[in-house]
Amino acid sequence: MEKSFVMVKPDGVQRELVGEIIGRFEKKGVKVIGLKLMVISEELARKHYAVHEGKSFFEELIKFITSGPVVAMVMEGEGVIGVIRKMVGATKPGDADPGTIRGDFVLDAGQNIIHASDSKENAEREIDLFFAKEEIIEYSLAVRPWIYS
Ligand code: DGI
Repeated sequence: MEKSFVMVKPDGVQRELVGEIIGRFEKKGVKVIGLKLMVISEELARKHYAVHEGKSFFEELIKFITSGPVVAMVMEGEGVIGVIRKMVGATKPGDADPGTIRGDFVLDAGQNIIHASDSKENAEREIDLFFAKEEIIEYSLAVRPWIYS
């Protein structure tokens, strides 16, 4: 089963959207197999967003993502990386469709309440960065036969 790293950013926590966001994924049938409230260190933030180093918004992004607690999660399911990215919506506020998380709750390019891995390679890298092996729980859900044929 595919795994993705998903994070409710500091603005999502402050706006009390954690339940709303997790609820959407639960209703879809995506399984949460890792979850913690944490404050990201500057070192971890720089590693996580290393691909953006040198860009005009990089320092602002590091300051923002370390500014308060986030909810870091590992989610599992069939094709979840692509499915979750679709549910999250586009980065540019004007491009995020209604019905997506960003389309419904975000008006800003930087404060966009949620992060989700965009590829298998990044999902593995991000899960390793944020979670120790023992923090990821493999378990089965009773509803599984009603989600997958
Ligand atoms: O995967 P995404 O979060 O949709 O987007 P990304 O990986 O291209 O960028 C990571 C984060 O960096 C994004 O969620 C918000 C921030 N960012 C990206 N482009 C811009 C930006 N922030 C500002 N202020 N302006 C940008 O153009």
